[in-house]
Amino acid sequence: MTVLAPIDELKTLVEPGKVLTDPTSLDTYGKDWTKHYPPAPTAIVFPKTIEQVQAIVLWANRHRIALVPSGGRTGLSAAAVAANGEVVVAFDYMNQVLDVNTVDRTVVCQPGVITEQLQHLAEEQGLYYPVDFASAGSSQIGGNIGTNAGGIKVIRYGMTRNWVAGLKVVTGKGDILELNKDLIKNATGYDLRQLFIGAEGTLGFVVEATMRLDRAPRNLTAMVLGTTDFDSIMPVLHAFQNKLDLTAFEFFSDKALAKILGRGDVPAPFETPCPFYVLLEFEAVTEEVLDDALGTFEHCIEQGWVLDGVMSQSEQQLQNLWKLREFISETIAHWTPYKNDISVTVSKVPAFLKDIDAIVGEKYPDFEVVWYGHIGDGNLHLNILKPENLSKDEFFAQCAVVNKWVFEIVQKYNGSISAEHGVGMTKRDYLEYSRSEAEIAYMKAVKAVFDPNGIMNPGKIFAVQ
Ligand code: S2G
Ligand code: ZN
Repeated sequence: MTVLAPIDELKTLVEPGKVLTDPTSLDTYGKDWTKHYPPAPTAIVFPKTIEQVQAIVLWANRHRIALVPSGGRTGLSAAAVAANGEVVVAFDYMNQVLDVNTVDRTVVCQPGVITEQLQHLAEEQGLYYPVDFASAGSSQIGGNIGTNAGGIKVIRYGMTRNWVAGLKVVTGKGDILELNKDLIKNATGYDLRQLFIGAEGTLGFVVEATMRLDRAPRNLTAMVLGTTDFDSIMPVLHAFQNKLDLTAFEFFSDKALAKILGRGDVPAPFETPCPFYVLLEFEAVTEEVLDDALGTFEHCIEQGWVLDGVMSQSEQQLQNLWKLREFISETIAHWTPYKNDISVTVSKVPAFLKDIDAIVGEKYPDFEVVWYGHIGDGNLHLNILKPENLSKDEFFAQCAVVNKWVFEIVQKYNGSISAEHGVGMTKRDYLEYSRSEAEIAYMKAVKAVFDPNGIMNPGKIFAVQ
């Protein structure tokens, strides 16, 4: 009997033409949106069924070949980067919506369904998939689950974790598990579904997900307010939260706004130059809610927290205000930013911001720092832009030096070194700033149960398994 070379054996497990090894495919599918690690996979394989995924995992265990899951490749922590000869398992051909149940308000998705596709499907049903972020047009549901994606509506709707009713997974051992069976109530032991949400593909593959939907929001209305300084941002949040049920509360700095206006395709919110801006959103369901919003705006002006502001009067104006916030990430990508995605509890944000801003100003005196993020849920995106005169490696090396100080402050405030982008490879060396030694040992023990041969996305989350 001829023994096939592993890659030739792999080709027998999927349909013809679904194993690629050409340089362009290896480069395209071997990376995500991070630019820290050059992609170097051995091959890209495209399964079409759960059984094919299971066969690939069993094959990988037999040959001790590492597998890296690949969805929309919009990740920001290199969790989907294959930098060491792994085989990338891409879900582009498992991209179908399998069922819509308007009674249960659920949609059964294959992992390759694009996030925006699910959002639009929900809208067609008069419902709403409430997890939204800048990359929703290309990210995939499987990857959103792997990272427990957050985004701009977390203050009201929570993270992806809150919207997963059930999962089918193929574990790193090759077992197919059906987790939670889409039940709202199910008190029958450990909820293994939760382990796979945020596991970054280190325990197995998500091969089917039942996503929950919410009622559609009514008459969403946004305000962009210019604040006098950092310290005014949280009092503005609390003033509005006392009066309104916010669906979003974002912030960005004047530097972020300058980059957006530099594009030339987004109008300024108003003329008054301000150091910081908040974008808040709510459902203007009654005149009373609108009056409360305007009254609170006046109150914030009187308190000296706000210098100017604007409220959307139409869907187009709502979209234009959101562009000011949602376009930041793609716009500053031009400057190869070094990204930190950090969070603390909301009550600690003012003191935390002050400490971080002091250290950043001291350590990065000549770097251009862009602040933005989901400050309403305590999540800040600190992006340092690469100066023209520094190479990427030199720049990242200098920024990594300061990470120690930034993460010591995160640790001091009991915060997270990665609020929503995951650990992947970019943050794995800093895990202990947010997780105890005991926790890390337990996580590794869980990994060993689901992936005893360590073939699932090795080197992600943990530097050493
Ligand atoms: C955001 C998108 C990724 C980034 O805009 O909220 O999570 O940090 C980010 O650029
Ligand atoms: Zn974000």
